Amino acid sequence: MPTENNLTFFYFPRACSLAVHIALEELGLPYERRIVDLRTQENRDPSYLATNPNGAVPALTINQQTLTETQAILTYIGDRDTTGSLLPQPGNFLRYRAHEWMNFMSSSVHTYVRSIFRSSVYAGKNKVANSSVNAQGLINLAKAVSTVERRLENKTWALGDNFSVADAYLFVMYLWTTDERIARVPDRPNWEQLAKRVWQRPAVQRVVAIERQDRNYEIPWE
Ligand SMILES: N[C@@H](CCC(=O)N[C@@H](CS)C(=O)NCC(=O)O)C(=O)O
Repeated sequence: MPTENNLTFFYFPRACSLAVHIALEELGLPYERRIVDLRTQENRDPSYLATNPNGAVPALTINQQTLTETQAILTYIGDRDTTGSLLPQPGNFLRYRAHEWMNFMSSSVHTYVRSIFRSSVYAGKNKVANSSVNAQGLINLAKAVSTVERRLENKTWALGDNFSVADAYLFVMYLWTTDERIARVPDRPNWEQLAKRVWQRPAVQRVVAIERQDRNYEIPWE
């Protein structure tokens, strides 16, 4: 198997790609960053579509192959960490817990927030349908918050005692929940504490500083 050392990361600041950005920085292997500007729809540019036909970030090119989907990329990065610290190794039950978290972020929390930020993705151009999708998004997000709060009860990190790629994902989704476009969201003290712990990590502060050079965004407690 060739050594997979040639990593190119495609991202946009504070998009879901931030979870991957954090994981890459935590991993500590060299990688090249390429910003894909979602504001100018660079993600629809033929040159980017040739890399990722889905036209979304994140994407990670590993030598000649491109991997998409946050959960898959986080799994890949976690497995490159041979100490098993970023993602528990096969056979360790915590690995499945990590997937439980990551899939919940991707298939539930992300989609609920999307239905609030960009209801037209689901409702098309119809105004009434858009406001209905938005309202349902708030209800769904509130339900997801209670799931996250319950699962984080008495935990330092998502998997218990150690930071993992699941925490990077929870951090980004927490930031999204603080966005002013979300009219109402229940208090979420466990999630907030976890996000604050993630923020304390030097790799996270490095990544956010880099991303903010292209698009400034708030860290709510800063
Ligand atoms: N299921 C994908 C979703 C990726 C996604 O929706 N990325 C957003 C940024 S958070 C994006 O690139 N949106 C651009 C678009 O869809 O036009 C994942 O989890 O990676």
